[in-house]
Amino acid sequence: MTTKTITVQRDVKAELRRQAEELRQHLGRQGTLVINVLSSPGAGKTSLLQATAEHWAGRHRMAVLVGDLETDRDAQRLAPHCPVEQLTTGGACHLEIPLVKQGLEKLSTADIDFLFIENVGNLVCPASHDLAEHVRVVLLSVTEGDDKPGKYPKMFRTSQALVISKTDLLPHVPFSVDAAIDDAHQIQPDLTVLPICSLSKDGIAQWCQFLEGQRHELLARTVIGESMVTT
Ligand SMILES: Nc1nc2c(ncn2[C@@H]2O[C@H](COP(=O)(O)OP(=O)(O)OP(=O)(O)O)[C@@H](O)[C@H]2O)c(=O)[nH]1
Ligand SMILES: [Mg+2]
Repeated sequence: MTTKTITVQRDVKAELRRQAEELRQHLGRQGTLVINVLSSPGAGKTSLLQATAEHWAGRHRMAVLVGDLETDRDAQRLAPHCPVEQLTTGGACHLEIPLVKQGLEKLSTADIDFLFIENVGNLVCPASHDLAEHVRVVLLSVTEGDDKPGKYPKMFRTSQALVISKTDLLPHVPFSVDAAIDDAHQIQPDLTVLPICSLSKDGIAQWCQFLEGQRHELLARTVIGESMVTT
């Protein structure tokens, strides 16, 4: 067997982290709060963003970068509500900062208060990639089981908020909200928990209030763009 030694001249991951930090500071300075929305496939990310846009209509300006392996179906759903750009990964299971930057070249954010990045549905890989967000949010739908935080700890450890989605289905599934919250808090005691139902709009006002508070803090911070993400 022959061996080949490759000398790595650049730390690629460090360069991506630098780019993310630079973009976070830039968007923070212009007053745009960036929210990275993560979950397993189908937990309700796009539905939550549709409900959020409806709740804020005429009050706050939001835009969405939406990631998927293929198709622009989510972008089509969001387009009637707000500016949106689909990021198609062509098979990759998560978004990375270069694709986010490409999307931002097509999406003007100068007057945007809230920029959401809907990540590819996946409870593992997206946790390791900083997308310049100020706030990271993980959704857990009640049909997935209340044991998931402990099984996928990095996603919950690196998030600031846990959205428990599809609460209208609670009477039909063996999901304990208290058990899920306890499990998540074992991993990340500071997680803010927000139960929601995008269909009935239950909890949407509280979710929007949480984000408004986060943006208020961003605007008030003296060192704007300070990283809140620990990947
Ligand atoms: N019962 C119920 N169904 C919901 C709720 N929110 C979303 N759904 C349904 O769940 C399915 C998936 O919702 P999406 O919003 O597409 O989920 P997603 O996380 O964006 O999915 P991907 O982008 O494919 O990962 C759809 O059929 C929605 O109608 C809810 O609050 N209650
Ligand atoms: Mg979606």
